[in-house]
Amino acid sequence: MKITGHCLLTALLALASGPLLAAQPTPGEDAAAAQKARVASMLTGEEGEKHDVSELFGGLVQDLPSPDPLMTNVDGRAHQTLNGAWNVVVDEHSMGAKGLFGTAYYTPPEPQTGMELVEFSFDPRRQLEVPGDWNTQDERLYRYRDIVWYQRDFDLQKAAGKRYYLHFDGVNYKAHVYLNGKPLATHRGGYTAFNVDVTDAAKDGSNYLVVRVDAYLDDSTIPTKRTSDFFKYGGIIRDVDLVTVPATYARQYQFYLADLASGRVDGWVQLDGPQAANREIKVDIDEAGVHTSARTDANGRATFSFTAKLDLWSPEHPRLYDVAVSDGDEQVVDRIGFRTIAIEGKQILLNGKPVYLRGVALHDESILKPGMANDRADAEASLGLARELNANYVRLAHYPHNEHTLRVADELGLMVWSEIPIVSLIDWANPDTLQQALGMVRDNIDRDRNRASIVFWSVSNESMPQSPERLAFLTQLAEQARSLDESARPIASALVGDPAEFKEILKRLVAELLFDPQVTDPKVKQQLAGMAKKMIGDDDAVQKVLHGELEVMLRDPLGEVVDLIGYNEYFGWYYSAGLSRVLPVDEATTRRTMLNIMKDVRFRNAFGKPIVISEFGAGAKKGFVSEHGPGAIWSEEYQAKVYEKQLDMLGRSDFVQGISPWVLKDFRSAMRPLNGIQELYNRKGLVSETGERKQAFFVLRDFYAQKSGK
Ligand code: GCB
Repeated sequence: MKITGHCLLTALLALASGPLLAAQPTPGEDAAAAQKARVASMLTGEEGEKHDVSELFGGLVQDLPSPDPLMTNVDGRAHQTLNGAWNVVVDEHSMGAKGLFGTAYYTPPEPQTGMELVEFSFDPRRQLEVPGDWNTQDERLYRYRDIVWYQRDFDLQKAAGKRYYLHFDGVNYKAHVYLNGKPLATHRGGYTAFNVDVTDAAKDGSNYLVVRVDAYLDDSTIPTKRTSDFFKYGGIIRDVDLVTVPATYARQYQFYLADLASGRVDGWVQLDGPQAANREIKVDIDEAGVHTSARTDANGRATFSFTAKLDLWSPEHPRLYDVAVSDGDEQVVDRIGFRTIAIEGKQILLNGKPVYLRGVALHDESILKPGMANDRADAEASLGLARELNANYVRLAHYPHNEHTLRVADELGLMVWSEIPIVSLIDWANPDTLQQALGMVRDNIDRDRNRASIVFWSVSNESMPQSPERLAFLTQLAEQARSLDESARPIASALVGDPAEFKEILKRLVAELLFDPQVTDPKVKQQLAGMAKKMIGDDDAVQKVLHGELEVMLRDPLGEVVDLIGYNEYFGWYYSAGLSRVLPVDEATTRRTMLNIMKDVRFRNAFGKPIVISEFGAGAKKGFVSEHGPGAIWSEEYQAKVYEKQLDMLGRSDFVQGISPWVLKDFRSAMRPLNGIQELYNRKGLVSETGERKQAFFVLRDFYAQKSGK
């Protein structure tokens, strides 16, 4: 074997750091140890000439085992926060899991003699706040989408009969967790909670906790790297806690109003631990006089069914009860609201009565500070604005939001559409991508199934193209959601316009322009006449199109799978831009015509299900005055006008049972580089990124006031 250059260094590392021919660790268990073993065998000739000098330069890191099944309601249990300043190392070469010379970044430091070559350190000179995205904390990391190692110590005195969990409410986008030098678990996917049982890995006294955070995305991840219009913040974006539970504890439970007429509440409790079988579980709802109990089966699951006289949860009266679940060793108290939600024909029924969803969509970004939202104050600020709009509903786009938001929504009485980050083009045929998505649906429901506010689980946003692979993929997600949520919340998806729908709109525009007295150029008229003939037919047919309804009929086969059809439409904004490209008139004329025809649009679907307009909107920069005068694109006036036309249009479709205009607040998006206006913000907010209300805010507020009978 020829040993040269870097390879020699690598071989020396092996000699210095452990037994030659050390047993190969299980793949993914400990990358640093694996590297040492490989180098050792390289040196002794086991691997012959196949050695790989790239070993020296970090490289890909294998995934560790999955986290442990998720517990719900961390706040209702004994816990200690691990929020605060964490030490960090930015690792764009992915060196840390193996480390130069085998000192992986997760290895606790050893006593120093002053003669060790170690080329990284964790110390207070470089720190990031947790929770928090790194992009807005350090301008050097604004557009960084790679690896950062986070480290902090925590103290613990372990007690007999207890288990300890590290609980993360969200790490974007992939987390490797290490404690006291031990690789423990990998969680894939941002925005969803996970926890790791560290009872064995933790010790009395100081513990050395390291999390490798990888924000890299590609075409097979969810979300993908490119096909969604929001900023891909990296970091430990949400709360971190050390949770203490008894050896056997109630990991998950669900209580929900199963029958409105009789007041029957159904539920179940799932214990986790060695004593899970045949245990008595007590459930108390003192304020409703409920004191009941059941025994767990061999799998540690107890089921409940009892009747109670409960004040129903609703937007007008968001009543929550303290529900206490006790298994003898622990009592977990949750604040739970009781209501029913159902789809019947074209209607949405809340507590058995039809309800119109006066909504708004929002991203999980803060109004109070730059970057992602992550605490109660953020939730109160955003949802407070929704209340100011007289909303009773919010669409939490495009991924599960932080838990504070759901808790505040429960308290404020805002119904919630909850979704996972399946946006546009996804690697539908990739089984690994499907596994990621199924995991997200599970994580999301495991955290939030007791939130009365959540009325729909959505499986996708503007997913495309309408292929069999996509349908099979999303059908599995819908089935997963149905099987994990016994309360049978409706499943939704936000669909998007397809060519057949746009063709109908184009026909109407052609007919309209053909008879438009402001379009005078004979050549243009001739072109329009030609288009009308080809697309519509004879004069009678053109007259029918001109004076009839403009039906937008949704036929996407995903409509069959879901219970509620969301639809994103951009009449007055994108549609005018897109369709003007195929019309012989300018964009201004197309926009004017489009705004005129909107009153005749009717949204329907082939499945007889209710439609919620999950998005509409227009961009406006707060205070912008165009050189072209008032009402130009990007002005508040134009945005407000689109809202007026939209609200009028949507009120004419009896299929439409609610709306969530896009979007509450201007949000960061790397897709929006227009200087002077966007500056990397999507400007469709009803308020600016700092909460300044735009004109459209008041249009919507007044509309909702009137809708709610205020
Ligand atoms: C959409 C997407 C949303 C975008 C929005 C827009 O249809 O669902 O993610 O941000 O349009 O502003 O273009």
